[in-house]
Amino acid sequence: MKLDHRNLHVLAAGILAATLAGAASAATPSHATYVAHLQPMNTGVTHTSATGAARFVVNGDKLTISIDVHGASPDTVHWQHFHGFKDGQAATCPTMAEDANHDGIVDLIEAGKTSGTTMVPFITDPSSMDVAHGTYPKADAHGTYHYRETVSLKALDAAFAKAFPGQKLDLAKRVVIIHGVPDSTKLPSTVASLGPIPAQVTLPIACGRIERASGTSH
Ligand SMILES: [Cu+2]
Repeated sequence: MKLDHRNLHVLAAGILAATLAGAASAATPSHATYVAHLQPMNTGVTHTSATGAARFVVNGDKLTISIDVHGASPDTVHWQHFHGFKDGQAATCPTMAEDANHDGIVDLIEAGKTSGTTMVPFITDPSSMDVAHGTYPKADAHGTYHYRETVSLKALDAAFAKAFPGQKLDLAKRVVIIHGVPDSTKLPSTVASLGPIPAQVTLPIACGRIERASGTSH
């Protein structure tokens, strides 16, 4: 191909578009499934192993979020969110390496180093983005709960963009964290929390990185 003036312009525009697409956060596809496999955290405190899965199914404007957890502290309300970075960096689940003060516990603040900040709460109405006052699920006497809500993607996108300007949901760059041990759980004073919220409420008990389920488009 002879690279005349016209071709060069097309080529340059193509490279620019590709570069921008790589840097910007992507809009959620209209049909996609994402899964986070939840692995237990802080089992030395919980004396249980919280496991399970979080699923995100996008169907047009509908996003159905299902979170199924077993082995969580029984009869306890469990805060749950996706966490991530405001600058588009991909979040990962914390390990014991994040226990900066060596108290044997990875608290919410320490977890933030790899998982970022609290973003979308999985409450009755996620689009309210009301992390502190939303209604979270409560585990039964066996430590099991099932959460399922369907939201308008448009509404959630708008609420998210308001809370985190310039960022999109970017599910594949987020982690799901399940929190919470009973109020009566004794924690060392070194365990940090968010503002006035008791550390028992925010203590991470499970985490999973959200991944796009391969090859599925339903
Ligand atoms: Cu959280």
